[in-house]
Amino acid sequence: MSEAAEWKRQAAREALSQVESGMTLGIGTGSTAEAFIRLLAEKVSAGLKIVGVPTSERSAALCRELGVPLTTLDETPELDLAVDGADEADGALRLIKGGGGALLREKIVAAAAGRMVVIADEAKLVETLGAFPLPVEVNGFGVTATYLAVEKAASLLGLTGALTLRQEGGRPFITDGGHLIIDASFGRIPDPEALSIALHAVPGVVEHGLFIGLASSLVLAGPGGVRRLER
Ligand code: ABF
Repeated sequence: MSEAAEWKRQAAREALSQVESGMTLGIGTGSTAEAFIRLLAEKVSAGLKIVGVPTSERSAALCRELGVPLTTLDETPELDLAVDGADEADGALRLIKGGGGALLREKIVAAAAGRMVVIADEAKLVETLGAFPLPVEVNGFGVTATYLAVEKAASLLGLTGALTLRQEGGRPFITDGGHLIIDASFGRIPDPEALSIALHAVPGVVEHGLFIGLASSLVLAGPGGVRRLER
């Protein structure tokens, strides 16, 4: 196992220590969340009783394969704990998510959970969010108009940079919800709250990858071991 994979596993193990029998869980997406799913599956086969709501079809498939019991958010609209990865996090536990394309379900699940634990390797912790391109999920109708409106909303906040429509296999990437993703390379986002409000005001924007006020705990693993930041 590579060092990075081992750190993801360590962060996942720390999050798993917060899971108790009887809990309802939001189950994240991405390679760190997958490390969590694998460890969770071992506990489930050893008798841990939980039920999970997956944040993507990909995570749902892995849970099914490994025997992790699943439910839907409609059946279980209030969750005890969500465990998910991130693309970037700052010291105030504000996040950029959505590099894996699952940001909409991830945000709905995080908001439905009493607590959200974010698991990541140390390299994801940054001073200022924005080196990772911000994913903005948009409706396919009028995507060019939405693109221009996003560009304008950002520029009013002094944010410029390339906006690109995410592609996969030579075609636009389609999310689990049937939408498109614009990746916005702003470089630095000094005021994530203001950008969040501005993006939500653009018709056609379904959701964006800034997660503010959602993470209660950030578990970071790296060469120096595992540490937790709390909000
Ligand atoms: C999900 O997966 C995301 O929101 C984020 O885009 C990505 C992180 O992936 P990884 O854990 O593979 O770095 O959590």
